[in-house]
Amino acid sequence: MFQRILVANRGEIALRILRAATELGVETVAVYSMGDEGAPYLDLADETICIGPAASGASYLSIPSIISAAEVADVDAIHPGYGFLSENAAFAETCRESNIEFIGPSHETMRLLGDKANARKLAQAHKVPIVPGSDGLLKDEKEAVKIAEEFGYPVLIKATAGGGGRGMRVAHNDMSLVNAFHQARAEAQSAFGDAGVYVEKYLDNPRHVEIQIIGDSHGSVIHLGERECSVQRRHQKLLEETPSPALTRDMRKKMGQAAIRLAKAAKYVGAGTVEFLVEGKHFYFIEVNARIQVEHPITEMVTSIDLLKEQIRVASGEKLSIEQNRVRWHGHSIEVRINAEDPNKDFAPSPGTISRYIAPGGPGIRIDTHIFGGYRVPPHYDSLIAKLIVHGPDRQAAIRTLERALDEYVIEGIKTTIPLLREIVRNSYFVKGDYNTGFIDEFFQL
Ligand code: MV4
Repeated sequence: MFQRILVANRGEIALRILRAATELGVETVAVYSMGDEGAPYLDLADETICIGPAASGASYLSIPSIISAAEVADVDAIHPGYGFLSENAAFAETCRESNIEFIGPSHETMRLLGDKANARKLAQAHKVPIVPGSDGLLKDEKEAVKIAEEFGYPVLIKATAGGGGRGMRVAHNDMSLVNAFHQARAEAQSAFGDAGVYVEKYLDNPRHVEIQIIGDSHGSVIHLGERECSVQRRHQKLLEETPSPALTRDMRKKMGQAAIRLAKAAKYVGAGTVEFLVEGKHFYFIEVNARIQVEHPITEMVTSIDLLKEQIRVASGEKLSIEQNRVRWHGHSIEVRINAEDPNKDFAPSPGTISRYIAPGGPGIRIDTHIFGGYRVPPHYDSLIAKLIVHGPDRQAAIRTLERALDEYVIEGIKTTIPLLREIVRNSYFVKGDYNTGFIDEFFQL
């Protein structure tokens, strides 16, 4: 096991990593920007180091600043959390060159899977179902048109370096496809420095279901079931739950096995998520997220496996602490994301001082947050300020606990997404489990 690790992140996930490391008996170094100076979660670290100004480009995203801090603090490993440098293969490679373990997959695995057209090819080669589309990158618009005519319109052009909904364009006919192809290439070039694009048949309002996997350096990979992530607005997830109301036992088993095949083919070490689109009884691989995700707690709640501890263990070379055939799932868990945003102002960030804070409690409730009454939400970062996670014996019980917890939650001084979340959990289609990625657009005038 490592003696000392550096947490290259901020906010609730930095706190989550500090707690896991401390329970493992690992010393911790927290880095912070000037925007987070004095934040109380930093007191939980054994050492803290300022890595630069509030703007993330010069602090949490600065490879030289973080590597310097890691060298000064003499750590064995760096945990990148999510966002920031967590999926940056160049950062993982720099860690290796500096003799610091990166807590995540190898830079080679990150590059292989980070290229989406490549990940599709790998999936296909290992009998993981993919959305009908091109074999790898498109050479020109003629190839796009030829493929689109094979399986019919509408189609979606995607940037191979994109993901999470960035760099996509729908086309309904040959003419719009030629435009979409050129626009997508130009956009991808300027956004990602990589003009590569591929094409898929466009699925109309699929469900978004992902499988949690974790692999060790001894060749074992297990899956920990799915998370249903279809409740989202403009690619920002608002609520996640497990199990998914949409999966049968047969689909769950097949998706889990498919995710493991893909992870093994990529020599995956660490925690990761294999994303699928689901339509009826069909599922299609879309991409891999090579990091711990915001919504990991719901998987922890139903499996009783601490994903952060497991991540640190496998990065240090230890074996996974559990085998696939011993994984059990209990009850139902739901997470809602509480953002410092104003739903009445198109979800504009709402930073400022929290004047009053009363958190819900009681059976079945977990809150992952770094905030409290008197905390000032800085304007420089993502607006996620807390995750409310509930667990119950079944879906209906979990929903009741979530309603109750959201009603108890008081956060004053800033605007939050709590009022919207209260409406979502009472929506009759949500309560029935009858929803897909079109749910928010259909029922909420946002
Ligand atoms: C799609 C799709 C429909 N058809 N691919 C958006 C995020 C990125 N990870 C993939 N995305 C989609 N890919 C095909 N072939 C619809 C989406 C999509 C979506 C996916 C997951 C969660 C929310 C979404 C919202 C809109 C569109």
